[in-house]
Amino acid sequence: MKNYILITGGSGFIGSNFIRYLLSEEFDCHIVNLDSLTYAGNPLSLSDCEGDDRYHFIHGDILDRGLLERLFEEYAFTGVIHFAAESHVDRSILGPEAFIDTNIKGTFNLLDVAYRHWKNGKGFSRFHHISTDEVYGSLGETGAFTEATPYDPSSPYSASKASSDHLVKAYCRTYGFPAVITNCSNNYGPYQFPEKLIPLMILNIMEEKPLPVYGQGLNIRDWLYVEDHCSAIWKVFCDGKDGETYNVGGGAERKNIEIVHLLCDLVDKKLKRSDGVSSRNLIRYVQDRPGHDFRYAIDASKLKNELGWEPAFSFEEALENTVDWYLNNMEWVNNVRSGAYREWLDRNYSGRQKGEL
Ligand code: NAD
Ligand code: TDX
Repeated sequence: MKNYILITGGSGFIGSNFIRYLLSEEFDCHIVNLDSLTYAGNPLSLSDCEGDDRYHFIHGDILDRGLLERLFEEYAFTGVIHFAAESHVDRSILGPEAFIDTNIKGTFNLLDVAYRHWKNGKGFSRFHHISTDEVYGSLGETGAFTEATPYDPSSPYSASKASSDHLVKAYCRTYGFPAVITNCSNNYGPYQFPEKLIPLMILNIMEEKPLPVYGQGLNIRDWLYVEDHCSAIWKVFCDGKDGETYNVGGGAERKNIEIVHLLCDLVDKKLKRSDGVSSRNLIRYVQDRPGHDFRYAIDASKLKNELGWEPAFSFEEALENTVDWYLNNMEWVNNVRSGAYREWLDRNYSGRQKGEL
C-alpha cells in the first residue's frame, strides 16, 4: 500500500523547495501537493517534479472543507505538512482578511479534518504546522527567541500565524492530537516571490530600479537558506516529539541595509558593470512599515541538542547561490511577474475544476 503525505502550499517558495528536497532523496512516500495557486503559488516552480510518480498535484483550497474530507478519504494520509498561508507582512497591512481566512480558518479546517481522520484510527501519525518567528514579536538589541518566549505578534500576518499556532497547540493538549510546530526565521533562496526583500532587491538592482529601504534600514532579521529550513522540517517531521515546538534559525543576523549593500556589490560583480557606478546609488530610504518589528533572532539550541540539526550553508555562500539563481532564471521571474504562469495553468489543468480530484 502506498504511503501518502499531504503537503499544503507546496507550489509556494518554501513548499516547492521542500518537495524538490524530498524527491531528490531516497524517499519512499508519495506526496500530494494541495495548493490553491494564489499569486504566490506557481506550478512552474515544480515543473521538473511533474514527471515523478511520487508527486501528485491537486488544485484546491484549504478553505474547502469538503475537498479536504474527500482527499483524506481517498488518500488515507499518514501525515500532513502544512505550508499553505498568506505570507507577506506588507500585504497583511493593506488587506488582512485573506490572512484571517487562509491562516486561521484554513488551518482550522485542515487541523480538524486531520484530527477526525486520526481519531478514526486511519494510521495518521503526524501533523506538522509550519510557522514563523514573527509570532514572538520584536526583540531589542540583545537576546533571542526561545520556544518559551511569550507570543506578541505585531502585524495582521503574524497575529494570524500566532492564532493558527494556538489552535494546533490546543488540539495537542485537548485531544492528544500528534502535532508539531516549527517556528522559523526569514528564509531566502530560489523560487521566492519577488515581493520579499532579497529577490526584490536582486531584480531591482539588475533592472536599475530604485531600491526601497524601509526607515533607516537598521531593522535586523535572522536569515536561513531555504534548503536548511527544508532539512530542519524533515528532521522534525520524522523525529520530533508530539506536542512540541522547535525554533529554526540560521544564526545569520544582518541589518537590512547590510543585505542591500551585499546584494548591490554581488550583482554589480556578476553583471561586470563597467561604468564604475555602484548600484548602491539606487538605494532610497522610504517610509517605514507600520508596526515594523526591530529585530528577530532565533535560539535554535533545542533543535540542535535534541534532534542534532544544524544549518549546512554559510550565509555568504548561499546568498551568492541565490543571486546566481535569479540571474539564471529570468524566465521563471518573468512568468511569475507577468501572469503568464496563469496561462500555463489553464493549458495544463484546463479540464479540471478547482477542487476536482
Ligand atoms: P508563499 O507565499 O511563497 O507560498 C504560500 C503557498 O500557499 C502558495 O503556493 C499559495 O498558492 C498557497 N496558498 C495560499 N492560500 C492557500 C489556500 N487557502 N489553500 C491552499 N493553498 C494556499 O509562502 P512561503 O514563504 O513559502 O511560506 C510557507 C510557510 O512558511 C507559511 O506558512 C509561512 O508563514 C511560513 N514561513 C515563511 C518564512 C519565510 O521567510 N518565507 C519564514 C518562516 C515561516
Ligand atoms: O522593499 C522592502 N524594503 C525593506 O526595507 C521590503 C519588501 C522589505 N524591507 C524590510 C522589511 C523587513 O525588515 O526587509 C525586512 C524583510 O522584509 P520581508 O522580506 O517582507 O520579510 P519579513 O517581513 O521579515 O517576513 C518574512 O520572514 C518571516 C516572510 O515574509 C514571512 O512570511 C516570514 O514569516
